[in-house]
Amino acid sequence: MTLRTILAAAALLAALTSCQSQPPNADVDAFLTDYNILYQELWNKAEGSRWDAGVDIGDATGNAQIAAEEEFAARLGSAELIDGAQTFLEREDLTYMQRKQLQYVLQNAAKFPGTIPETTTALIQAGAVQTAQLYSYEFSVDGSSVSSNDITEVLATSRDLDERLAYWESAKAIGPGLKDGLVTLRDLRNEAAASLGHPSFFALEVGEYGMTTGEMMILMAELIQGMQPLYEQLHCWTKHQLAARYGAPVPRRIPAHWIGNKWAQAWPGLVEGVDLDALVADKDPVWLLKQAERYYVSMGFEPLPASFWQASDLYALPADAVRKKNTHASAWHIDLDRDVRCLMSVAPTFDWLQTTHHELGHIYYYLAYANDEVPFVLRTGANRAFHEGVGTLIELVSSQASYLKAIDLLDADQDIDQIQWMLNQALTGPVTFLPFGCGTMTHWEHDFYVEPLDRNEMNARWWEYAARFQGIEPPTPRSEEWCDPATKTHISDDPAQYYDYALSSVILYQLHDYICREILHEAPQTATYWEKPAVGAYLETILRPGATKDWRELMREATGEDLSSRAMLAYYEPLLEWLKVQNAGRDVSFD
Ligand code: X8Z
Ligand code: ZN
Repeated sequence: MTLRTILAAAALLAALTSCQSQPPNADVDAFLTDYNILYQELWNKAEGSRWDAGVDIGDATGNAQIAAEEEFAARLGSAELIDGAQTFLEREDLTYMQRKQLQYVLQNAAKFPGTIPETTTALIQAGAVQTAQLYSYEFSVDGSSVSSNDITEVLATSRDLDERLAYWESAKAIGPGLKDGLVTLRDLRNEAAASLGHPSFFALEVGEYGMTTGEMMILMAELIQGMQPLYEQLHCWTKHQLAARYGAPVPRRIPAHWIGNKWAQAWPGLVEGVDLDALVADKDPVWLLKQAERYYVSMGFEPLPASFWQASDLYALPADAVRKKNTHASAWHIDLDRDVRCLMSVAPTFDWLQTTHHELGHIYYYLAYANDEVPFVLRTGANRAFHEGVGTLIELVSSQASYLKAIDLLDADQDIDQIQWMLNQALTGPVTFLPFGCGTMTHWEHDFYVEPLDRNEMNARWWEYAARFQGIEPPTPRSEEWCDPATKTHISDDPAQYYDYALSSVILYQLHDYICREILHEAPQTATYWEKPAVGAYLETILRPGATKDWRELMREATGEDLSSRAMLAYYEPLLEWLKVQNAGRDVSFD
């Protein structure tokens, strides 16, 4: 072979190699590489500033948050990025990963479009003011200041209806001051979403599931309908129990202040002999968190990074503290890498024990998808419901009696009435939650953003839905001077997303059913995952890909079935039979 032939062959080889190594749509990859670098930098700044504003509410932190979010909007919602992503999305030969990332580029831009700076600046400012107002509000009863945890405690335990009413009303007193801000936010959110072609802000949020508003509302209706036979039975049993407890006639709908939760989204404290609060009442709040971590570690997950313990803000502030902080539990992924934190006000109650398990589910999801296979913009859940579902799944299995015995919260030889245990799980889990999550919350937010609901109909619509879906009524008539939906933080802070929690319940029972059948070979009603690394390994395969996989495909791969309430309803099947016997001869309807 001559030198000339060798050189020609080498040139040909080089040309071929370079052709092969030049992937199709290399310009899209270059665009996405730059975007991801910028996204992490600006997310880190914005999330860090939101964290600072959440743990120390005040003008300085609020203004820093506004500045960081304005920069995020200006640079990640720029016309150049929007045009680039929209143009690339017209190509038909994109890979799944390219298309998905480009969709997220547009999704991020639509929340804060830099292309309509006046609207976006107003939106960012209104959001910061609303959140600060939510958490700097002083609740009071008879002129004395009370904390959010105090209200929860009284509603969970008091048997004095006058006291219950006073605390329930104190929880609702925050609403009127939030009404104007909420309406302003709604209009700005809708305007921002419309600027990128979305029919409403609600449609933008639902769009993350690859669904239309109509499809989501049909799904909600199906879930409510599936749960209805069990819910009616539980509702009927509960109103008889509570009427006897309070010495009152049995009502058709349950007065909201009778229930042990500010929004009647969970009904704790009803089952005699299952007093879970007593199990942790003498524990240090630190123990609750460490126990939640131990649960994950017992399944084979790593201990939390040391920085989690240094940077998180985990415990309730003393009553006389000058600092004010967000009291609703949340989990944060500050740098989309290893800087993960929780913001909580943990107190020694069973509800907080559950919440610590829930929040660490988010944290372990963050850590799992912070890997080289997942670009920053896809470091999020397969969908938002999956993100909620992980921790809620661990909440479920951490409330199993077998586990509470294993960690000595219950005596090993204590007899457990399995029906009573399940009854408590139904009352504090999906059975009471779905009518609230799919029903009242999602229907109200749908109307609020999609109609959009008139400001003079906001409270009436809320109670109309509470009556229809939950069978709950206000203790006394609530006129439009109140703004009861705004007492739920998600209405201001995590808008048009509450169906996430309802869907997460459905998904978690599917995962649990699969785990019990295929990995543990145990009955779902009693199985737990404590010290079961095989379950941890299975969960890791769901968590690691983040949003790089289509959630429907992931669902099928992980469970062999599509999204369905089959597993959830099957779990509570024995309870339905028991309730029918208890309610024999009673009218269970509440409409
Ligand atoms: O907001 C939460 C979590 C934070 S992601 C504590 N949850 C919903 C609520 O409190 O209304 C969990 C259950 C539903
Ligand atoms: Zn959550």
